[in-house]
Amino acid sequence: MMFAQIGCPTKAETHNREPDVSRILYELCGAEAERCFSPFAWRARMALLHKGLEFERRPTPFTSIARIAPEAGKTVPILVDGDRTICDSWAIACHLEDAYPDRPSLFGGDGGHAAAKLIESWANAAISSRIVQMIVKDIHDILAPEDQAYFRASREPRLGKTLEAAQEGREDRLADLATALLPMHLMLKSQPFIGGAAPMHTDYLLFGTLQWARVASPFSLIDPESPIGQWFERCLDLYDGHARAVKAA
Ligand SMILES: N[C@@H](CCC(=O)N[C@@H](CS)C(=O)NCC(=O)O)C(=O)O
Repeated sequence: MMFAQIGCPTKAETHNREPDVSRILYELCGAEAERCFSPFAWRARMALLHKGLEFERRPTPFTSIARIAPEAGKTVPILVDGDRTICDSWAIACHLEDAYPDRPSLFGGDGGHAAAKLIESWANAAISSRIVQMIVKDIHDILAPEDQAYFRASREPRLGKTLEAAQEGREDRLADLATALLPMHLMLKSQPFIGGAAPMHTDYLLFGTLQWARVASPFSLIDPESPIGQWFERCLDLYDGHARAVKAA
């Protein structure tokens, strides 16, 4: 089995439990442990699958993240790989590439690594920033009550408005999202993946962002018949349909 998944850690568990496998990926979950939706955790999970590495998943609610490994960081994903604890999805991908050079490459060399940084910046600054305003109340609604209170209190000041107000009128913003995705749409005329004939970490960067929306929100952002919709379906099929197996909202 490629990965194992167990329930959200309690305080005692995060401190005392011995790992069952040498790699543990801490992810963000909603009220249901299966509903792991963090775009960054999806990037890390796809990178582990790409490398063909076994790992155990630990779905973690927002209000338990600080207990995972406070010395490493306060966000998920966090990967524990043997004696290394790595916080940050980009750092995790870089670690996997360096630590497992004989496994399929995530970046395809220095040039690919450098270009992937552009894709990460684009996915975060141009795509995630738009999508969050379209799904933020839906994210709130899939969280457990304690997390809901934390999420509202931390996100509304950042947004400068209520979660409800942020999401209002989202249908009118779909054309703007499509414009931001245009570089991807044009690229797909000549190749099936950002990585070329096969996916690479560049694909997982945008995939994580769109999988975040798929798992957290019933609002349809992309036409499944469009070139980007078809690419997304191809990504859902990877690794025996691993990402597709996670329930859509
Ligand atoms: N740059 C980080 C960002 C990670 C991040 O922001 N994760 C969010 C979940 S999507 C988080 O853990 N937030 C904790 C919080 O808001 O308290 C990465 O790429 O891993």
